Amino acid sequence: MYSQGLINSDTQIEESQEFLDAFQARIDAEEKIEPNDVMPQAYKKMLVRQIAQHAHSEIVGMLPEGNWVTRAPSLRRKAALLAKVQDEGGHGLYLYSAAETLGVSREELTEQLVTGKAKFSSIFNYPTLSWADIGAIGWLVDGAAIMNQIPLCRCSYGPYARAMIRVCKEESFHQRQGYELMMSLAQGTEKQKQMAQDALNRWWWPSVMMFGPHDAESTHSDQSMRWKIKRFTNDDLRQKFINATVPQATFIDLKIPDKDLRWNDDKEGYDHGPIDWAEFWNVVKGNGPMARDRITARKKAWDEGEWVRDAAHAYAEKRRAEKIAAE
Ligand code: FAQ
Repeated sequence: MYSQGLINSDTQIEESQEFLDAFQARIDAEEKIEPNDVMPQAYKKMLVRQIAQHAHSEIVGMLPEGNWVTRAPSLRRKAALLAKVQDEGGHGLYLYSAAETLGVSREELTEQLVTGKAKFSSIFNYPTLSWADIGAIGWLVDGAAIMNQIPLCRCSYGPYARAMIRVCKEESFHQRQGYELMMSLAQGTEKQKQMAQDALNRWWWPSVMMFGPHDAESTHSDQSMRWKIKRFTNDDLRQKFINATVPQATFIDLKIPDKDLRWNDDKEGYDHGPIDWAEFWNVVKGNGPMARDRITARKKAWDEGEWVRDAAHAYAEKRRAEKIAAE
């Protein structure tokens, strides 16, 4: 919807210091950058990279939970899970639309995903082994996503910032349904409580890693923050997430699997144990436990949907020809 009538998305201009300073001044004044504005190529590239990875994550993120729709234990749980998974699909589509405003098509981006060239969030490389994992994903993964995405509502690029407003409202519902599911299990039978604890044990560290590498290892944070795409560093958001989530675990009598976790009065936050960065980078490089399955599933869906895309294009073409003939 955004891509029609863009005048400047491919405009190449000489990026003099004066031009770059004037662009930075707009950012510093908290002006929104819109699709028709001339922007530095590096700003555009940074946005396409992040928005594309984000879109892919939402779409691939439908798979681990979609896996449990047919096995939800009640109609109420099934309806909530179906709605959640559909929401994630919607988020992917808003984000592909936002990327389109920067001159890159959904087809191009999907090709990069299904050929394994594109990244998606590390978290969706892990398997969902029990029903409790659905609670853990809503509580922890959507909880982490909200922490990361609320500041993106103030991102300097208008279409991305606006897409995030609705996304965050929906993620907030997802987080609550996940936490409520975990609470039910934690207050259920001993076996149900064990399932909840086991899911927390497996999803805690991958959720903590979702925020990306330590600030010292983060390639893009400095520039991204200067351009007000990101508003907080990876470590700052990770700390906020841990501070918010630990009391929630205590409230439902589950134990965070980190023996070094303790409150630190000086920083008014929790200290935590070491993060397994070797595991994180291995997953980011495409070697996660479910990496191949995720790409295979997306490729199958893309290939099997080809006739639908062809039919939609043919119909649009027919309508366009009819309209021209009637003029
Ligand atoms: N996984 O320099 P930085 C969701 C890569 S949506 C994989 O710190 P940046 C909703 C990074 O791309 C979840 N790769 O990068 C949902 C870069 O590689 P590159 C997704 C990662 O961009 C819930 C390199 O490491 N959310 O959960 C990860 O400044 C439930 C260096 O890193 C978003 O995408 C990672 N975790 O900061 C759906 C939010 N972390 O590109 C279904 C928007 C880093 O140079 C069910 N994105 N890398 O090859 C962001 O906020 C940022 O892109 C960060 C990374 C914070 C993810």
